Amino acid sequence: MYFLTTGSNFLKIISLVKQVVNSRQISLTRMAKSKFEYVKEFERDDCCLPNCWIVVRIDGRNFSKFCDAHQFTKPNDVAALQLMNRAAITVMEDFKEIILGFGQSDEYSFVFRKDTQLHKRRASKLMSIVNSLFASSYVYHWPRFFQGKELYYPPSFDARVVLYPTDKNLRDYLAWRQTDVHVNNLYNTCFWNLVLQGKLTPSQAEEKLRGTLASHKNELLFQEFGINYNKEPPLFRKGTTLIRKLVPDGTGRLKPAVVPLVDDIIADRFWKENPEVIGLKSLATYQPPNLVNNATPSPTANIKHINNTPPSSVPNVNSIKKEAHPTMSRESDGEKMQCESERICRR
Ligand SMILES: Nc1nc2c(ncn2[C@@H]2O[C@H](COP(=O)(O)OP(=O)(O)OP(=O)(O)O)[C@@H](O)[C@H]2O)c(=O)[nH]1
Ligand SMILES: [Mg+2]
Repeated sequence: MYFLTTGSNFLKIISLVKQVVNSRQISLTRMAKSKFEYVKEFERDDCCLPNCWIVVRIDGRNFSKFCDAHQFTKPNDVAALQLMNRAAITVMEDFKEIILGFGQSDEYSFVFRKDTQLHKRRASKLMSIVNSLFASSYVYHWPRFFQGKELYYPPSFDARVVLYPTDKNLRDYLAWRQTDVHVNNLYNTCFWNLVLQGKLTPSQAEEKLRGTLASHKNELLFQEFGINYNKEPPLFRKGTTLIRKLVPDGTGRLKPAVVPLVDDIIADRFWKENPEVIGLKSLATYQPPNLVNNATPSPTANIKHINNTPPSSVPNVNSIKKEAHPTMSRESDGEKMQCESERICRR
């Protein structure tokens, strides 16, 4: 009995000593850093769920005003779109874990590998580094795309992180963004033709287009302005998709590069042709389109390369991609969705 009591006292003493040591250690640590160190405890964990695609989307803040202030061509300013693409390529060249970028108007989506461990998948880290690099690149590259045009004030972008747990969710997300291009561009092409060529006031043009379907707008463009909407530059109708491919580096070797494509990413074809993107496989070699089969000149032939000063390894896919594949099925998907999600968006 005496031994047991002594034993339990002994254990108590041990645990007391442990507590003292622990508390002294804590206070010593605090002293070693600062008494303010505890405020770190207020920081919350914002790690993205494992095994989900991480999409960071940036969007120009109040770009209606920014575009007006810099007199961007309406509804599409080629230099402005190219500058967006250039900034996005800079982001992807830096962050190799981004497998795909998709851009249109004043927005860009970046898809990180679903297994990325970059910055421990912390949402705020990923979002802020992508956003700040995009914004600084936009300003950095401005002079090359707008030679002689002053940048009157610094642009800014909002950003968000969205997680997609399945490949289908990710593809649907990208299809949603590309449908947005179709819908907005058709509307904006009609609107600005009615205003600039048809001499309607903005509210008259808006009234004329209210509630109309895609087919009606196509007809309007053709009847009133002789415009075949499907012949409008694909860049305006489909946005830009950036993926990684192996391209010749000029010395007979292949090297990885971010390749800008103007293609339909709604239908299956794109994903069948580029299975390594979602499959997270080794990079595939870029396949130049068969130019021999080109029957018609590209509507984008007069548009300069997406990247004003491209590395020699990046092919000029912006103007040739349309002919690389049959276009019939590409239009139908976008058009179909366009009718379903008809909405009004005026530039
Ligand atoms: N003229 C012209 N305007 C463009 C072009 N690309 C984008 N824009 C403008 O950018 C706007 C983008 O739409 P939103 O992002 O919804 O509008 P926002 O003014 O940026 O507003 P917030 O994003 O909510 O801050 C369009 O409505 C156009 O006004 C372009 O090539 N030419
Ligand atoms: Mg915006």
